[in-house]
Amino acid sequence: MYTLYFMPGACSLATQVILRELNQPVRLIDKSNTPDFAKINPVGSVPVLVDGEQQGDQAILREGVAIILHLLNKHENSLMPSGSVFRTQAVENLLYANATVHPAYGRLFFIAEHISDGPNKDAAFKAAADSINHLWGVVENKLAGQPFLGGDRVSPADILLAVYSRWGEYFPVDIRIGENTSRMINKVIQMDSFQRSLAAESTESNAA
Ligand SMILES: N[C@@H](CCC(=O)N[C@@H](CS)C(=O)NCC(=O)O)C(=O)O
Repeated sequence: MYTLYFMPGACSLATQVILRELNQPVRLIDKSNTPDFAKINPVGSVPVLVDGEQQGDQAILREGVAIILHLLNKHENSLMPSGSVFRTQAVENLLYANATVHPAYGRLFFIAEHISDGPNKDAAFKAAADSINHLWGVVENKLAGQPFLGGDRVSPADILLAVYSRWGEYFPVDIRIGENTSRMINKVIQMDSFQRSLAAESTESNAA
């Protein structure tokens, strides 16, 4: 059994989708119901995954990519290809999502929180949106000849990108996602594992 600390709609949603794709049972804990979360992750971010039941026999894992690779190494799956180069390319895509696209969206959250309303804030939002749109353009080109970044099958990077794509609507920005990418995102969002993860987040957050 795994325990996943999450925030509704955050990148931890991708971790939950992957757990469900791997048919692994998961207990969800909303970070906002965890007053001592700083003891679990001093950085303050989700996802955090606890692997194991017993104290002393548990691993507490932080950082989304480390968690995802741990799960994919541990459980048989078709999300990651097996050949060495293909596997490295899948990790490259995963890091493109987590270490390049995610921080680009992170700028929107930062601007919303730290810059006072006015022309400077508008300009900062516009610059951040431009860089996000550039990154979606790179994804769009990669998807010109294949439905998913994983090729014919969904890959972890596709799942992460589908989660991030939902963040633009929180801000006054014009995020442009191309047709190929929208098609990929819609397919991922329609996956049973994605829909069940959204429902589980909502149930868990409303329960407290
Ligand atoms: N590099 C970290 C980044 C995680 C991250 O930034 N998570 C966001 C949610 S998507 C978060 O928890 N932010 C803290 C907060 O909003 O309180 C990872 O991939 O795990």
